[in-house]
Amino acid sequence: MGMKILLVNVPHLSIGSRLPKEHLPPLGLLAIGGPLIDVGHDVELYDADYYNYATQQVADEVLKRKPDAVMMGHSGSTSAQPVINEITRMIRAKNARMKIIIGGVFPTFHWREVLANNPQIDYIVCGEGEATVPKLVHALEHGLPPETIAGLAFRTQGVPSKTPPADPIKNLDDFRVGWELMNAYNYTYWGKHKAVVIQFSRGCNHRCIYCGQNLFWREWRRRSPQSLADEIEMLHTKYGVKVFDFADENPAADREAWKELLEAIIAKNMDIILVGSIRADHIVRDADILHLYKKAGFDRFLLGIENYDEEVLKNLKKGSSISKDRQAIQLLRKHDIISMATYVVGFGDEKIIDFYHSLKHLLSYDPDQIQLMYATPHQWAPYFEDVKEREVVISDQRKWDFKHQVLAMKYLKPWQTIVCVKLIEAVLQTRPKTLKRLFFHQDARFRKAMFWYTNIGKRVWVWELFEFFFLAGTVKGKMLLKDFWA
Ligand code: B12
Repeated sequence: MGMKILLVNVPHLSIGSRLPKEHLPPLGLLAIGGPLIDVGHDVELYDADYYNYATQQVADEVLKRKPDAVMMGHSGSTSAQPVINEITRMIRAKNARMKIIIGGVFPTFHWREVLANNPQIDYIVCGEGEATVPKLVHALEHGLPPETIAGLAFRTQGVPSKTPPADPIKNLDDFRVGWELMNAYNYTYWGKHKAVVIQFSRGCNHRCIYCGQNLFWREWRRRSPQSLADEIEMLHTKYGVKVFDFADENPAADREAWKELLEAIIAKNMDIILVGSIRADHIVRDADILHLYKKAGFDRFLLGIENYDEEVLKNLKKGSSISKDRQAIQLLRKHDIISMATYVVGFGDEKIIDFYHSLKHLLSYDPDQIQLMYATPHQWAPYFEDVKEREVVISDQRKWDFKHQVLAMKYLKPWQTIVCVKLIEAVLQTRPKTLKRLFFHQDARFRKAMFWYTNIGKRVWVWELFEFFFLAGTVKGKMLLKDFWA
């Protein structure tokens, strides 16, 4: 018979959701939707982030649709959790029977507190959802005990408990993404091109101490290159998708498989745009095949530069080096691929002089685009231990999104930090070299993408200053990081 299931993408405050004025489909929800549809459930997607609906409106709409089970999760998981808590509370106040199931990265690690503080949430699916969620729904439908299902957290006699973790999915090609669920929305990106998020691989074999993603996926695994290329072709021809945003943490970990994927995509001869994140050392490693990257359709890579200081980079265990970062940007330039460097403030407990050095280094790296973020320690990542005695300056979890200063700096006040950050961004984005690339680059595709970023970047720049000086809520009094999450 099947159950009626509503997948809800909750509204999110972050710049990534609000400022581009276009939206990508929520791959995590579509990924659990496919397997649920395939075993016969009636599944719908309600994307409230797309319209930025108010929380009460979202709850009312869920109540109106009356699903047997509502399922929520968000890719900006940590900062979305308070919104999920609020909406589910509103739903429960009016409906005692609807099953409320959530999943994603933050609740996977914080299942105990989430369940303890949110009696309205029935189940948390911990880790990958595809294999676990159909088992849970089957158990609910047939009144079977969920205790035998791995990867679940729930309350037993009122006390949060958890079953052993589910094994990572061995063959990622075994599960289908429920692309048909996105039909109700016009997902676009990169300047109103039809767009999706896709995944070639999951996980990462590096152990950077600040990134919790490797702990979430546990092992690096990949799909078959041919099956992903076929799926890209299907999305291009059937759904008219032009832009494909790779969700991978480390897509090129296996050079041969990555090359095979690029070749399989090239063989299909599609007019598509690919964007993604990659390790700088893989760009350097692949110097001889970068023409394949471009030919397959890659227009932009995000490179995590993180810091300019070799000592700091060593402590972060990223396994990168300044020379490789610089070389990668130059190599991408040779192939007309936009480099977007992300740089993290707060890892080195900076003084003003360090911002000056950061600026100098970034100028010498010469990336096409720059994104500065703030060190944001997840409790589950090893970096947390290093900084747990530091003070927290933002108590609102909805702002733990890498774009707000959450940790106090030893030598600088928050306003001094943001002024330095904004100055660096302004210098890098308005220097003659960047403007020349923006207006006069020989490749029209490159110029268009530069315009798209610059436009969003301008809005982000103004918004972040305005928010900081006029809207931001900071912690009054002293709160240590270890107490914040406790
Ligand atoms: C694509 C992406 C985006 C896209 C979002 C597209 C979209 N509509 O989702 C854009 C560029 C808009 C974006 C924005 C942001 N992002 Co982002 N993004 C990613 C990225 C690269 C991939 C996410 C993804 O699709 N993963 C693949 C899917 C399949 O995984 P998943 O969502 O975790 O889902 C699986 C499980 O978690 C589980 N699951 C998830 N939800 C649910 C729900 C239920 C009910 C169940 C049962 C299971 C379940 O099952 C799924 C399948 O196994 C990741 C980095 C990465 N490589 O993971 C960062 C990442 C998710 N982003 C992050 C952040 C911080 C943001 C922003 C807050 C940044 C900002 N300040 O603006 C915003 C949030 C807004 C938003 N819309 O997400 C962080 C989140 C960290 C955290 N713990 O909160 C990540 C992990 C990056 C990082 N370096 O840490 N992002």
